[in-house]
Amino acid sequence: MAGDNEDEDVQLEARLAEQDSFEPSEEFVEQANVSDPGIYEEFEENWPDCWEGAADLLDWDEEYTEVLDDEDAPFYEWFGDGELNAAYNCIDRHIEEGRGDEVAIDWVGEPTDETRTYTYDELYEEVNQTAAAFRELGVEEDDVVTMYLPMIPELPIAMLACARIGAPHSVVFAGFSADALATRMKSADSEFLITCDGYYRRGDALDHLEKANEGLDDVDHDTTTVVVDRLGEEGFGHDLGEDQLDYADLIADHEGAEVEPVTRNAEDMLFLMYTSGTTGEPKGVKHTTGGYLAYTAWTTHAVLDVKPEDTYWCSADIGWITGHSYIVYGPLALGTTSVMYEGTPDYPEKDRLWEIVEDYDVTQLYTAPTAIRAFMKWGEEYPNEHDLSSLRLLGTVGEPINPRAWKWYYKHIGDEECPVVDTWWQTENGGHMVTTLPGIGTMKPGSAGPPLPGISANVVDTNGEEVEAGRAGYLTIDRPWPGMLRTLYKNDDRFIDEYWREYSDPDSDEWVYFPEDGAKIDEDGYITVLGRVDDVLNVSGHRLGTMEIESAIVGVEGVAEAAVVGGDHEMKGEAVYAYVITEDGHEGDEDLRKGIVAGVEDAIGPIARPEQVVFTDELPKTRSGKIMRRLLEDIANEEELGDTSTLRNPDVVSEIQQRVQND
Ligand code: 6R9
Repeated sequence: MAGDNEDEDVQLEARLAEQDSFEPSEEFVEQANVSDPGIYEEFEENWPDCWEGAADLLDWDEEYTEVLDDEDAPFYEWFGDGELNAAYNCIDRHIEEGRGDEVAIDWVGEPTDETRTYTYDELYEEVNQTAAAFRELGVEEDDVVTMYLPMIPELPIAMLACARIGAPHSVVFAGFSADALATRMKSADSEFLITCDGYYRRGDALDHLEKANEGLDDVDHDTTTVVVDRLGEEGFGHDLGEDQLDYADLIADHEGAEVEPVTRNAEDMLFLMYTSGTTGEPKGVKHTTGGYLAYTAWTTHAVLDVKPEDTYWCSADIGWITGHSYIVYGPLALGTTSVMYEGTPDYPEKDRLWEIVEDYDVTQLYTAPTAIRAFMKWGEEYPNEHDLSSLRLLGTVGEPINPRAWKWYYKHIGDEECPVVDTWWQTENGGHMVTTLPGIGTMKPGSAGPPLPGISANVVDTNGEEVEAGRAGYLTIDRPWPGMLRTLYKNDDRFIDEYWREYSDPDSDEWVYFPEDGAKIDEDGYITVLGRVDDVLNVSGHRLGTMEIESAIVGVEGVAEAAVVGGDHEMKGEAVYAYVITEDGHEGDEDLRKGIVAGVEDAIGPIARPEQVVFTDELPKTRSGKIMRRLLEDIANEEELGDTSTLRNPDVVSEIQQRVQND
C-alpha cells in the first residue's frame, strides 16, 4: 500500500483495537442460511422436537417416530428407530438430484503441481469400488476399520466406503506414533488397516509404512492391511507383507462395482475417534449414524453458512474430529464442494493458503487460532499479495482466540466483510455447541458467543450453581443434543465417570455433561471459554485461567505467542510462568518483559503478574498443535520431564530448560 494510506491504516488499526463488538454486514445477513433471531426461542419452545429440522436435512430409509429417548439417560438415543445410510446421504442423493457433475472434493497436494478433483459422480465410483474391495477382504457390517492416512483423497473415500457397508471407521491421525496406532487398533479389536507408503511434508517424502508396520508388530490379533501408493517412484521401495495389499490393485478388480448402501439404524455406530483424556489411556469416543450426521449437517448449514454452490475449506486434518465433521460429513451431506489440502501453510511459501483461496475462489475458511497467530507473525504482506474477495465467512476452532488475533483475521483475511464464527466444541460433542450464528449475532472478539439454539450451556461454580456475569466458573451442558457421543467404546463406566459424574444428580435423573473447560459468561449470555480446567492456576488462593493470562500477553505489542503454566511457589502456592515467542523484528529483552508484566497487570490484575518470563523461539506442541503445558510446568518446577515422545518438536524442550536455568 502506498505511503499516503499509512495514516489511514494506523487510524483503522486504532479503531479496531478499541472496538469490542462487530455486526455482520447487511449483505451477509440477506443471504444467510439462518437470519431470523426468533430461532433461539423457537428451539426453546419446541425442544427436543426442534431437532427435527436437522433430521430433515437428511434422507431417511425409514422415518423415525421418536426424536429423543431419554429412558436410559445419560445413554440418550436420537431419532432412535429411524434408518439411513451416511454414504448415501453424502453422495448418492446429490447425484439423484442431477448434481453428479458438481465437485465434491477439490484436493490440493503439497507439491504445487498436484491436484485432484472428484465430482459427486467420480466420488460415487471410487467409493463403490472401495466398498466392494473392502467386502472382498472380509470387512463385515460393524467391523471396525482403522485408517492411518494423511490428507490424501483415499482417506475420505475409505471412510465413506466403510459408511456405505456399515463398518465403523477409526481414523488415527497420521502424525501419531506407531504406539498410538497399536493402542487404538487393539482397543477397538480392529482387524483392518488402511494406510499408505508415505507422504510429503515441506518437500520431503516421509516414510509412513515403516511406522505403520512398527505399530502392527505390536498388535497381537490377525490383521489385513491395504496400502495406498502415495509417493510412486519417490517411495521407499517397501515390499508389502503377507497380509498387505496394494490399494490400486485391489480396487482395480472392482471397477464399475455398485454396492447397495447398507441401511443402518440411526443409533448404529458411524465411527470411533480416539481422543486424549486426563489419564494416559485414550478414550474411544463413539458417534452414531443419525444424530451425528443430522447435527453436523445442520451446524454446517447454520454456523458455516454452507450452500451447495459454495467452495468451502476447512484446513484441519481429517485425523481430528474437526476434519471428520467439517471436511467430510457435514459439507458432503449438504452437497457442497469441500477443499482438502495435503500440506502446511508455509510451504513452499508463507502465502500458500492465500494462493489456494484465490485459485479456488474459496467462500468459507475454517481454521485454528494457532494458525492465525502464525499468519500474524509472518505478516500481512502474504495475504495482501492475493485476491481473497471470494471469502464470505471465516471460522476458528480448537482453542480460545485472543481478541487481537480475531481482529487480525477479521481485517487482513476477511477485509472487515466476513463474519467470524468462533466455534467452541469438542470431539465428544460431534459438532459446534457455542458460537454466534453468523447471520444473526453480534460478534465479540475473544468470546465464542451464546450456546447454539437448542443447546443449554451454563457457567457454574463447584457446587453447580450458576456464577454471576463476568466471574470464572465451569462450563456445563444440562441437556442432550443429537451430535453427542453415545459412550466410550466398550467402557460405559468411564463414560459416566469422565463426563457425567461431576455435576449430575442421578437420584433425581438430572444429567449434566461436564466438558472440563473453564468459562465465563457476560450479561448477554456470551460465553468466553478459558480453557481446560486442568490448566487453571491457583495463585494465592485466586483462580486464574492460563488462557486468560496468555490472551493478555499475546495482546502486548511484540508478542507472537505465549504459553502460561503454574510453577510451585512457596508463598503463593502457584506462580505464573510465561513462555513467550516474540514477533519478527522484536527482541525478547527487559523492555518487552516489563511490557508483558504491565499488560497482564492491566488486563487481569497484579495477582496474575508473571513470576518469570522466558523468551523462546518455539513452544513444545503436540502434533495437533496444542501446547504441551504439562512439560512447561515440569520445566518451571525443575522436575523430571514427562513423556516428550508425542511432541512435534522434542528438541525445543531442552532449549527452554537451559534458558530457564540461565535466568
Ligand atoms: C473441536 C476440537 C476440545 C477442547 C475444548 C476446549 C478447546 C475448542 C474452542 C476451544 C475455546 C474455542 N476448544 N474450540 N476453546 N474456544 N472455539 O477442538 O475438539 O480436539 O476434542 O478439543 O479444545 O478446551 O475442550 P478437541
